[in-house]
Amino acid sequence: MSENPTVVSDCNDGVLSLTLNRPDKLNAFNEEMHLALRAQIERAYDDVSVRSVLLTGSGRAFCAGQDLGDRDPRKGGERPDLGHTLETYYNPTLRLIRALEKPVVCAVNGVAAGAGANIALACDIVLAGRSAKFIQAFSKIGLIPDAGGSWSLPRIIGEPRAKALALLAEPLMADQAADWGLIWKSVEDDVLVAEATEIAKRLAAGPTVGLGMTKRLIQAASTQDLDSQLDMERDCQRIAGRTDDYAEGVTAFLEKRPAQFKGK
Ligand code: T3D
Repeated sequence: MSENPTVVSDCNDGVLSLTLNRPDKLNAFNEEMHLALRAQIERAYDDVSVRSVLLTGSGRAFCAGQDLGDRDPRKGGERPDLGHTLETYYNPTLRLIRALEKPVVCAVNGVAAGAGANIALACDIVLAGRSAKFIQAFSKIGLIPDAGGSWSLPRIIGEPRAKALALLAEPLMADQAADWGLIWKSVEDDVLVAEATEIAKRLAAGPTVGLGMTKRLIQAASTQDLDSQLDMERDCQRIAGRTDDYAEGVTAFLEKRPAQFKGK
C-alpha cells in the first residue's frame, strides 16, 4: 500500500471503512483517488467478510468533486473531453455503489461539492455533520450536475428544489438537507463518525442477502410499475425465505432471543 493512500481503508466487524484522503485539496478527485475508491468498492463485492461499507472524508471536507488543478485551461493544450472522464471514472463508481447488494453508509463530515455531493447522495444511508453543506457547484464553472445528480436530485427533492440548487449553486446546510429528505439525518459534528459507524456495524451484523435485495427493490421502484415491482418482490422474497438468516430470524423470534445473522 502507498505511504499516503488517497483512500484509507480498514475492515472491522464486517464494515469496510473508506476515507477519502486528500485533505489539502478538500478530498477532490484525482485519477489515483478515482481508481483507489473504485478498487475498494470492487473489494466490497468480492469479499464475503465485508457486509457494509462506510464512506467519509479526512480533514474538514467530505469531497470537493473533481480536482480542478488537473483541468487548468492555462496549461494550454486541447480542451478536455469531460464525457470521457465521466465514462471512465465517475460513472463506473456510481454504478458500483448503486448495484452493490450491501448497504453503503456515508458520513458527510464537511463540505460536499460537485461530484462529491452526488457521490454522497448515491449512498444508501447518508448522515451529515451539522456544519456540513452540499453544493451543486457545477454551474459556477459552466458544467452540468454529474455523478448521477441530475437523476437523483429531482427524484429525491423534486424539480423546483433540484433546479434551484443546480442553477444557483447555493450551499444547502445539513439540517435543511435532512428536512428536505435529501439525507437520512444531520447530527452534531463530534458524534458523526461514531453514529455512522454504529449504523454500518448494525447493518454488517444484519441479514445481508435480504438487505441487499431490499436496496435493489427500493431502487427499482422509481423506474418500474407496480406489477413489475410486485413480481420482483415475489422473486426476492422467494430467495430471502431460503436463506439461513431467515431461518435464524424466525427461530430467534420464537425463542425470544436476539438473532445471530451470518449474512447467508
Ligand atoms: O472534470 C471532469 O472530469 C468532469 C467532472 C466534474 C465533476 C465535478 O465535481 S465539477 C465540480 C468541481 N468542484 C468544484 O467546483 C468545487 C470547487 N471548490 C469550491 O468551490 C470550494 O473549495 C468549496 C466550496 C468546496 C470549499 O470552499 P472553502 O472556502 O471552504 O475552501 P477553499 O479555500 O476554496 O479550498 C481549500 C483548498 O482546497 C484550496 O487550496 P489552497 O488554496 O489552500 O492550496 C482549494 O484550491 C482546494 N480545493 C477545493 N476544491 C478543490 C480544490 N483543489 C482542487 N480541486 C477542487 N475541486
